[in-house]
Amino acid sequence: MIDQTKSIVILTGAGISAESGIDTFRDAGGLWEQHKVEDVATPEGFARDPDLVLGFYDMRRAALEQVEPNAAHRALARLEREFDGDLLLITQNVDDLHERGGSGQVLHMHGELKSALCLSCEMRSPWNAPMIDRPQCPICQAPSLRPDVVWFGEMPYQMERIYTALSGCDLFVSIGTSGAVYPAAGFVQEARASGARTLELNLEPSEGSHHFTQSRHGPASVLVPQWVDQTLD
Ligand code: BJW
Repeated sequence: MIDQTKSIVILTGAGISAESGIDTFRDAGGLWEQHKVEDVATPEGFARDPDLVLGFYDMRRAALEQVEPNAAHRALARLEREFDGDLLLITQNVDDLHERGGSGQVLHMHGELKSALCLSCEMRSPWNAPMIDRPQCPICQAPSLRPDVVWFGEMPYQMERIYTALSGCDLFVSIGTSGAVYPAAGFVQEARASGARTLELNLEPSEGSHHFTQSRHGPASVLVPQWVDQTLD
């Protein structure tokens, strides 16, 4: 496979971190069963009840200390090291497990738990502490920090770079995502329109499974290392 493959774009979602112990959003028992999405993942919810939202993200940021990357994160890091071509790893996840698994270049299109966005100066800063007590922005000192994550109705990060990569890739691989949230759910069609092969690796067929030229179903910790081995062979 790798002989003709010069450029790979990979999209990951919550399913790749599930076996590390991080809840997905839409599976049974997932985050959206425990919390109302419109309360904790929209700008309107934040304006209505900032304490609820800051507490929700403080809890998830603190939980990162209890989890470790799994074999799927590590396999993608190996691919980055050993693949002799262009690789763009895009994640919808706000956790840091790709980085801790060894990936050096990760595009977090929905932001990061360990980053703060200042509503006053609009700058982003590395952040690994609670926000509930309204700490000061490290840049402008205003007590106006919010989680640096992308909520519904907001523009995901680096879309221009993503669409450029999708239009030039020859393989698009989607891992552990339900295909329920746009624009990420539309990446497979963008890549296909440019002639790329497309592969889904997911526990079960996603909502957009029929758009992929190939699908493999099972746990990411098994499927991803297998696929990386085959790709680098
Ligand atoms: C396993 C596994 C294992 C489990 N192994 N697999 C109608 C049409 C089109 C768009 C819209 C529309 N109406 C509204 C919109 C826009 C809206 C949207 O998509 N809404 C949908 C509800 C329809 N989108 C937006 O508002 C976005 N912004 C936007 O569109 O801006 C305008 C724009 C225009 C043009 C170009 C570009 C932009 C913003 C979306 C922001 C999403 N934010 C969240 C929260 C982030 C912060 C946080 O983490 O709290 O992002 S919501 C949540 O969903 C989070 C995730 O990144 C995202 C996707 O979830 P994911 O990762 O797919 O998780 P799950 O739980 O859904 O699925 C897990 C999968 O893993 C499952 O399939 C399992 O089977 C599998 N799995 N264990 C392998 N071991």
